Amino acid sequence: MKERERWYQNSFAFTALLLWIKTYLVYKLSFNLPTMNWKQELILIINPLSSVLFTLALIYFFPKRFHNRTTWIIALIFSIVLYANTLYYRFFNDFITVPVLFQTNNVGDIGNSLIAQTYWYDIFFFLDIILIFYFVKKGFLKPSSYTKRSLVKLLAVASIFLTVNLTLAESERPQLLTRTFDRELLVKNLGTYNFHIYDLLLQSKTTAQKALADNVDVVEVRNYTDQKKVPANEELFGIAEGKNVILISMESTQQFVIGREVGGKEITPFLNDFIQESYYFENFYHQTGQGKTSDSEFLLDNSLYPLPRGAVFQTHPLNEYYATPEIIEDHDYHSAVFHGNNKSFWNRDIMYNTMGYDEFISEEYYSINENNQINYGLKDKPFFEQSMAYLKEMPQPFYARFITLTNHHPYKYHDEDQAIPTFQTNDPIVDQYPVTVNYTDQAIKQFIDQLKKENLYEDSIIIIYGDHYGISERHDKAMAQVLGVDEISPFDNVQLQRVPLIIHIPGMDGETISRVSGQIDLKPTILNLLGIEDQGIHFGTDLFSDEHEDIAVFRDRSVVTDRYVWTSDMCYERESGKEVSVESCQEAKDQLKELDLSDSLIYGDLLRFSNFAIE
Ligand code: GP9
Ligand code: MN
Repeated sequence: MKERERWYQNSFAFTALLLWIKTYLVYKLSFNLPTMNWKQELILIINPLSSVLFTLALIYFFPKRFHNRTTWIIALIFSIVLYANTLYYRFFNDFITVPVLFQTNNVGDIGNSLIAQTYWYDIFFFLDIILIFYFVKKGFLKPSSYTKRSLVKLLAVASIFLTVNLTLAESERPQLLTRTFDRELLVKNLGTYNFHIYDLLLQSKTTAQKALADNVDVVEVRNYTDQKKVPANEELFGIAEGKNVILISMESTQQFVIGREVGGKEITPFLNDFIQESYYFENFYHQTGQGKTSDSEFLLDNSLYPLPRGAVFQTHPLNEYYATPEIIEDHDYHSAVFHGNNKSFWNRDIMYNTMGYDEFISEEYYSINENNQINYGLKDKPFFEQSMAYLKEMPQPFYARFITLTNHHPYKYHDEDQAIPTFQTNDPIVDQYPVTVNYTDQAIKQFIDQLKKENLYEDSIIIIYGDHYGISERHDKAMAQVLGVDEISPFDNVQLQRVPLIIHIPGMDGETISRVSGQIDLKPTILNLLGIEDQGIHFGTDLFSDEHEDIAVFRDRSVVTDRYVWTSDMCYERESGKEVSVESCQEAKDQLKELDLSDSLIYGDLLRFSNFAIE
């Protein structure tokens, strides 16, 4: 009589189970993927299953006599992927992506470092492979006897697991796939295997768009940006030549907090004073999309628009650019970014390399503990304090960019850091916001004092700006209360996209400038202050030029000009906020062409055809 087959004797089921357990163990033991609640833990537990089942199902494309062998080979491939990631993670604290595999210039170094990360006990990574091989040989494991029907059922189960996984992930991390912010988050939510598939898809799309582009395409963009070029301000051109440039990106800081009080206390007392001795731009708009902070960084250093979907830092990190750090390197500048968060967040480590930064002082350079971190990482005060040690030692002149972090959604703070009252709207996000903005204001004050002490202040131009909005439209009701209006109209929403911009130039009194401008204008402005003419293709115009174009084009396709605001298919007069006929906004709408030109430049990687490109 035929012996009844037990499920664990089926090589398909046995392998799937072992791979599932192993992947979860590797998550726990090899990677640092902390979970905050049961939902996140559940996502971690179930996420390997769907990819394991779908991949193993491939064996049914082979004749039955090959089933055991293909099962084993698939298990081996999974194990190699896991192990390769473990090795890479041990060294880089990050996961492998396709661009990483093609970074040929430092492959030798990486190879050696990876070999140094191997241990004898790594053999356990392949224990299941050995077991499966042995059990098959001994006849204990049999090729699975699944019929087409049972296979369909199995795939249905795998699909259910995938759907549950994605739904849970979406509720934990809205827009996970479109924003693609952090690899750690992607792996946590999708699992290593799905993450690699996702990464591959992203890569093939990018490669296809690039392959179709040719050098004629760049001419159109160049003609456009050439005719936009404006002469620099004669008095200010080269005024900061050879001086240090210190940039401070204020996390989620909107312009409406400037000069505003809560409970009789200024929200930004330091900035309010600093503005008096600086150039202050009160109609300066952020132009970021889904890439948030990273988009603002992209705008700043390239004067190109970020992309309509995803973060350009993640999707096009290996393009040819002509970023400020690359340009000023020829003028003996040393460039660095300081940020108290994980270096792979927003793919910064890779992108900074592409843009030519000499140094990235990230999380691992700082001492971070339970007490000095909140929200996304190190608190701003210890961040600036600890940064000073590195800044002091940096070769001068430097181009040093600081990215603050404490004023990040959900605006949590430690009690001892609260110096001003909250707003009183009963919307906790809005209510807490001024307190964390105020904390950053204090941190910047301390930093500026420190710069003076270290004799760096007089030799530096200091540029402080907000990276993007902090309070989203979801909080319009509470915001209406804060601003003392009945409701927030689409026009108000556009105006809320203003972020502060302060440029301090030693020896200059400064003034408040009301012209319309955006983050895209920063690069030509900075390069003109440094007296550098070779600026490559850029969409912005110098903020100090008499012919500066009063335009801000948003990624959501709203446009602000000196006279009008175009948003949500409506046209408003900018000064009065009154709605006017749609025709009035024709000129504003024409500016949208810029977005498409800039996008084509990035999708086609067109700067590789331009003679600006640096090898
Ligand atoms: C993360 C920080 C915040 O490192 O820059 O990113 P955000 O969510 O604002 O884009
Ligand atoms: Mn940000």
